Amino acid sequence: MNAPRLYTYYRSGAAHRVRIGLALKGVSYDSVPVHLVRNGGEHLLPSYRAINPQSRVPALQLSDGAIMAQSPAILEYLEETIPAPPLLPTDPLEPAQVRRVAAIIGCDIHPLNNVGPLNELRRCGWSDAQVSAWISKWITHEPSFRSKWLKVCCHQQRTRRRLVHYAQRPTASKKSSTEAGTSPQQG
Ligand SMILES: N[C@@H](CCC(=O)N[C@@H](CS)C(=O)NCC(=O)O)C(=O)O
Repeated sequence: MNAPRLYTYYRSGAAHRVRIGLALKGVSYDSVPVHLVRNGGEHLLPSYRAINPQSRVPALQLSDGAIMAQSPAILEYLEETIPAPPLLPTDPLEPAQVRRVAAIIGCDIHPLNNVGPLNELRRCGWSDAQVSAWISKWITHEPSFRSKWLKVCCHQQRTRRRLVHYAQRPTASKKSSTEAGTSPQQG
């Protein structure tokens, strides 16, 4: 049986979440790199659109050929099909807190700093400095919240909250030194 295939990009936070999830669950897979900058963005090529019509990474192709996308959906699938070790805590309140932090990053922060929207700002005439300031603003705009959930994350073992937060960190640090148009900035 073929190993699952993960369509991924090394600087993609969303793909990073899935890479961590697969590693925690002990799933071996083949990586298929999809460069979000090279050639005008390989995710926009028809060959990749055939895999994920939304033109985003990650996408996971299972051994039977089924394709799934959206990192939360993929993580849910992994959790349901490979329950151990769990990504979510067992206490009844804690999973909601994990999903809360995951949603803040995945729904509120990441979309504002994604490749497509940032390129759109550039097309509208924004300078590199303006784009960098925009990126920093949304990643750092709630320092009190950040320090609080960082503390909580330190006490969690292998939860999705920790996983999503961890996946966002390289993006946050790299984005502040982004060079417009040439750098592979994405969430
Ligand atoms: N909500 C999606 C986000 C996927 C996503 O937007 N991935 C980024 C890379 S981190 C991407 O492919 N961006 C391409 C674009 O914005 O055109 C998920 O969690 O999988």
